[in-house]
Amino acid sequence: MIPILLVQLSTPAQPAHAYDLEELAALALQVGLDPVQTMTQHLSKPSPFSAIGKGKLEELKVLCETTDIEMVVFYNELSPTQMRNLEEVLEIEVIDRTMLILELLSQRASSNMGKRLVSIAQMKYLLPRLSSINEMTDRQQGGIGLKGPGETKLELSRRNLEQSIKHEEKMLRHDLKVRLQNRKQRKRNDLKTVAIIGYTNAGKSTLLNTLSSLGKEKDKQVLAKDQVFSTLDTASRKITLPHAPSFIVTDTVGFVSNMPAHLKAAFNATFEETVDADLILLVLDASTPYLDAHLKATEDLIDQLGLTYKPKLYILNKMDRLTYPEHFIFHRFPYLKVSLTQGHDVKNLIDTIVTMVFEEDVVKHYLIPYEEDHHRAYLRNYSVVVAETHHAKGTLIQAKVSSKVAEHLKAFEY
Ligand SMILES: Nc1nc2c(ncn2[C@@H]2O[C@H](COP(=O)(O)OP(=O)(O)OP(=O)(O)O)[C@@H](O)[C@H]2O)c(=O)[nH]1
Ligand SMILES: [Mg+2]
Repeated sequence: MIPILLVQLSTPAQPAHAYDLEELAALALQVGLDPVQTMTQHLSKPSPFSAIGKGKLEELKVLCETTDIEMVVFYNELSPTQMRNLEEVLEIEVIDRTMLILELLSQRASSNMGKRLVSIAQMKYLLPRLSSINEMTDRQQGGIGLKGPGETKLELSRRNLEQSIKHEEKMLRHDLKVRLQNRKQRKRNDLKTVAIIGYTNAGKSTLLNTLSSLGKEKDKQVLAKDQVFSTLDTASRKITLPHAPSFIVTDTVGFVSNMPAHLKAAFNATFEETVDADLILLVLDASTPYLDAHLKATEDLIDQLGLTYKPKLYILNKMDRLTYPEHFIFHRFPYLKVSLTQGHDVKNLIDTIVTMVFEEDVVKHYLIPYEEDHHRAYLRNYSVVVAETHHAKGTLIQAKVSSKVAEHLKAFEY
């Protein structure tokens, strides 16, 4: 592990929170960096030369010279000039949180879409920094590696880079369009959809897996792991539970507070699938000391996506980690306390989800002629059939249906 120092600059425009550096430390550990020391400075605004002030820079230089620190990681995003100046003074590699997140994401991305998202964000980050990176690679060959394949990037001229960004964005739009078509297809099927949204590592994928394991697509599990950004792509599963119509559940990309701007745009594109969900499940890790910050980040995203007025269920997960779960107070409604991995209150959770998804459904009666029996199969698939009796003219069916199904079968209402 490479010993590093974390630095945060607190300004009135971007005030520091205690958890900022803790979260940065957790991110750093995941790419093999070992945060051994931290430093925070309060300033009215960042210095254009080196972000931190002159005195602090001197202090930092002494630290770098007298300890075995090999790299400095800034919480705040650095301009190309600041980064260059800092490296010149400190004579070691300096990176910022955005670079760290990009590095982590590029290690994690496995699906085509995930890779594309990360590569667009990386190229956009690189573009304004091309000239300084050229200079830096001239000065310090090699480095620790986070600056990546410097040589290959060097070969890319600004124009090439711009063209690649355009190309990748076009491909991304294409990917998203294909998804949109799939989504429309599902809508045409009149299946209800549920979207899972939440801070990274909250347990979103675990929830999708829990639901899938009860349905027919048992074996189609997604990756759920104790690390940030496990999921870099949305995944949808059709869930078929006993005594309820099937519905689609979509797992989404996790996010962190203060997402770097380039990443935010790319990530938000992946949430497009959630826009017409019938229900949003907000998963939160109830055991984190930073629950308030996670809740805020989650709700901010909900607002940005225009999902403020959608039906929502807050799922307070990881209750098993609390010493007194019964004392846990939460001020949003409706909510449920669960432990997905322990299976605590999962049955109740599933019942609540089903009730909420289908709550607006109404009971209707249909007379389906025998020669149009496929409508009977349709009803069985997309609604809850309460009763069925056979008559001379056809099957008389009583079913609890959604407004979409009701619209579809209007002609057969009895
Ligand atoms: N103790 C405990 N751990 C849980 C619980 N639910 C999930 N976890 C663990 O939390 C970790 C993260 O779970 P994921 O489902 O991958 O979280 P995610 O929200 O999909 O994370 P990203 O995809 O990275 O955004 C995994 O190691 C899970 O096993 C729970 O109820 N209790
Ligand atoms: Mg996940």
